[in-house]
Amino acid sequence: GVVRHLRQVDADAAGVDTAFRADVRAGLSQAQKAIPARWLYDATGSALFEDITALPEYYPTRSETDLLKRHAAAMAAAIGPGRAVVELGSGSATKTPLLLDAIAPAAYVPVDLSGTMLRDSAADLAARFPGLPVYPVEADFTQRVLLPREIAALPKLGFFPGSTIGNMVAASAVDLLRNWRAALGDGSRLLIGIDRIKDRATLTAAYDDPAGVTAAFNRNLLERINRELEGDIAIENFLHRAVWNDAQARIEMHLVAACDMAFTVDGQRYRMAKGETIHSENSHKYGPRDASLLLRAGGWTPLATWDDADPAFALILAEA
Ligand code: AVJ
Repeated sequence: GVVRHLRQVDADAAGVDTAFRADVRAGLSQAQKAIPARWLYDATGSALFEDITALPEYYPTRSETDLLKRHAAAMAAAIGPGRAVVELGSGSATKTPLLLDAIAPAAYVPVDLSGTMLRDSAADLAARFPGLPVYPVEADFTQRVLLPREIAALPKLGFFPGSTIGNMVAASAVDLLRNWRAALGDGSRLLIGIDRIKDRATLTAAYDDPAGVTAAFNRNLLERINRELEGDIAIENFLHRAVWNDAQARIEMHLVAACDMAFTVDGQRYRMAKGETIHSENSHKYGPRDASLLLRAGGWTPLATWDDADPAFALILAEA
């Protein structure tokens, strides 16, 4: 059952995350406007992301689910039973049962910034795995997270699916891996989803679907800014753009100003010229050696890779 919901976010009197307010103010004040991707996931954004995972063009969720289904037994053999599973950015946690079914875990600790998603998915998981203690932690997993004291003595498995590590630039990704290496401790394991570099057409289609779901997901960031930070952004004047940046091996999502404009957010006035963008997400892709280097730089030694899916996607098991 759900033992205890730990909340480690800082909200102001209006219920607005103080880090969101600070990130938007700083991000809109830069020459190249940019807002960290984690703020895409309010209730509407989380629901739109779930819709994205069902799109024919968005292969990562299907590929990863497929790998978990096909190789669960091998993964379980390499991970071993009795671990506390700590999932970073658990979201709706739809893939988690495939892992938990296979490995006989001692506890489950989903970590997510979205409190409502976390509450719902933790309740679902607890109902599905009677006897498994569940400790939801509402927190930003890129910051220092306090784990429940009850799992302190248990061996840990970090579970970081979805290729969410791709949202971070290399320096931040390495910091995150090192911090979680320290938090999970000696003898821990990490099962991480990595999206591979592949042809440009497959990549751009996955992030710019013809049904416009990804466009709605991107533009919802502006809705959230208007609602939570008293913004007056004319959202209809922004276009969704997804581009493959080959030099940096990443898909970038931008919100493109379709005309010259000005708007106010959180009492601050901003101007944008036609064609200027707000950079709203990076999704880095990694070749096999890139992923291995990233993990090693973060203090993790790769043990096994399951990556026989097409379009290419990998689940990598590493040890602390
Ligand atoms: C949830 C971060 C893995 O980068 O592929 C999907 C988010 N953005 N479509 C990704 C996303 C646009 C997704 N992650």
